[in-house]
Amino acid sequence: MSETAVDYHPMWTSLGLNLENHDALLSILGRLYGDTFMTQKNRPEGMSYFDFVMSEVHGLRVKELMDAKAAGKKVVGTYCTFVPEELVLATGGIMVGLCAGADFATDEAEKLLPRNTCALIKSTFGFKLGGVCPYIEASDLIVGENTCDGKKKAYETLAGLVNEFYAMDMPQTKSPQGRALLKAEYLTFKEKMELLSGTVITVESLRKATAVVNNKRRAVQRLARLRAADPAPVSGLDALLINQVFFYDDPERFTGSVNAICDELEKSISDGTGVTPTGTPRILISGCPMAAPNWKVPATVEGLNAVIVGEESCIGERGSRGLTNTEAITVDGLIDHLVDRYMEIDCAIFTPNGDRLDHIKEMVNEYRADGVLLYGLNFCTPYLMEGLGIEKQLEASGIPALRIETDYSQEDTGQLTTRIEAFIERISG
Ligand code: BJ8
Repeated sequence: MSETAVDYHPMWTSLGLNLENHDALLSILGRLYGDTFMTQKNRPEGMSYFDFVMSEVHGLRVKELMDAKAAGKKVVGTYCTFVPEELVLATGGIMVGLCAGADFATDEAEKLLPRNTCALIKSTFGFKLGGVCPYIEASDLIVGENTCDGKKKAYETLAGLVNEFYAMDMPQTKSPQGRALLKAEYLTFKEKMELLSGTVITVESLRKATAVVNNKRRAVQRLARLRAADPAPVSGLDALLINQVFFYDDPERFTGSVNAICDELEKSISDGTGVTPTGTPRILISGCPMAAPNWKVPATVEGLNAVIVGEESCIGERGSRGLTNTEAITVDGLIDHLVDRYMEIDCAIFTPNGDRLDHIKEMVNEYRADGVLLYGLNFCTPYLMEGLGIEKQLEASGIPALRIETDYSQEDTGQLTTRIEAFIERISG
C-alpha cells in the first residue's frame, strides 16, 4: 500500500485508473498501515511476508494478475465468501476479493446509492467511481451474489459500471430448497466459468482445486487455534491482516506463508512468549466482515491493551471454517460436497440463523475469550438486527457482550474508545 521502487504507473494507466486519486490513496494507506501495524510490539517475524504483500497489493500482485491474463487465464472478482473459489481455480482462473474497507469518492457513490447504505457497499462503489481499484479493472468477470438487499440492489447499478457482471442467486434459508438453489447456482456458475475460460472442469481439476482451497483454509484454521494460547502469540490486527490477504494472494503461496508463521507461533507458545502479557483481556469480534484497510475497531481494542483472539466474520472464521470432502467420482458429486461445505456458512442473511450463536459460543470457549464485541456497520440490517438477539443471549449465558455500530469514518473514534474501554474494564474484573 505504499509507493514502491518499481514504477507501476504504466500498468495502472493501462488499467484505466485515475492516477491522481490512486497516488493519493496509496499515500494515505501507506501512512495508515505504518501507524497501525508497524508500531506494534513483539510482532512475529513471519509477518514480514504479509507486510510485503500489503506493500505490493496494488503493485506486484496486480502485475501477477496481468501476467496471468496475458497467458490466457481469467481473473474473477467477488464480494462474498459464498462464491466458490474452487470452481474458478478448476478452470485455471484466479479469484480475488473486491470488498473495500475505506471511504473513497463517497460523494460520487452517493449519487448512485442512498446515503443510508452500509460503508462496505459505498466503499466498493467509491473505489470503482474514483478509479482506484486495480482489482476491479483487472477482473474479466465480476460476480455479485443476492445476499442482503443492499448488495443485490447495488449490483443492479454496478452491472452497468463494469466490463462483465454475473449475478448469483443465494438461498435465504438452510432448508432442502435452499440447498437445491445453491446447488443449481453452483452448476450454472460452473458453466459460466467454463464458457469464460474455454476450459471444461473435470473431476481431476475440481478435486485438485478443492484440495488447494482446503489447504488454504487448513492453514488459517491452524492459525486460529494457536490464538487460544495465553499469552496470545499474535495480535488480532495481524491475524485480521492475514485473513484479509487470504482474498488477494496466490492461494498456494499464501498457505505456505501462513504455515510458516504458525511454526514460529508454535515455538513462541512453547517458550511461553507472546505479543501481550499473560492475562491480557481477550476479545472475540463477531459481525460484519472487515475488508482491508478497515482496521479501525481492532486498532482501538488493541490500543486499549486488550487482545483480539478470534473473528466470527467472513473475513475470519465464518468464511474459512470447514473443509470440503474431495471424495467423489463425478464433478456433480464434488459440487455436492462444495454445496455441503458452503451451506455451513452462517451469514446473517439466513433466517433463522441460530447456528451463528452456537458458533460464537464455541469460539468463546475455544479461544478463551472474556467477552464478545458485536460489530455492525451502520445500515447493515441483517447483522444489526441479529446482533440485538445475540447480545441478549450471550449475556444470559454469562458471556459479556458489547454491541457497536459504526462505519469507516474516524468521527466516532472517541465515543468508540470510551465504550470499548468501559467494556474491557468490565471483562477484566
Ligand atoms: S456471506 S456476511 S460476505 S453477504 S455489511 S453488504 S450484509 S449491509 S457483507 Fe457478507 Fe457474503 Fe454474508 Fe459473508 Fe450487506 Fe451488511 Fe453491508 Fe454486508
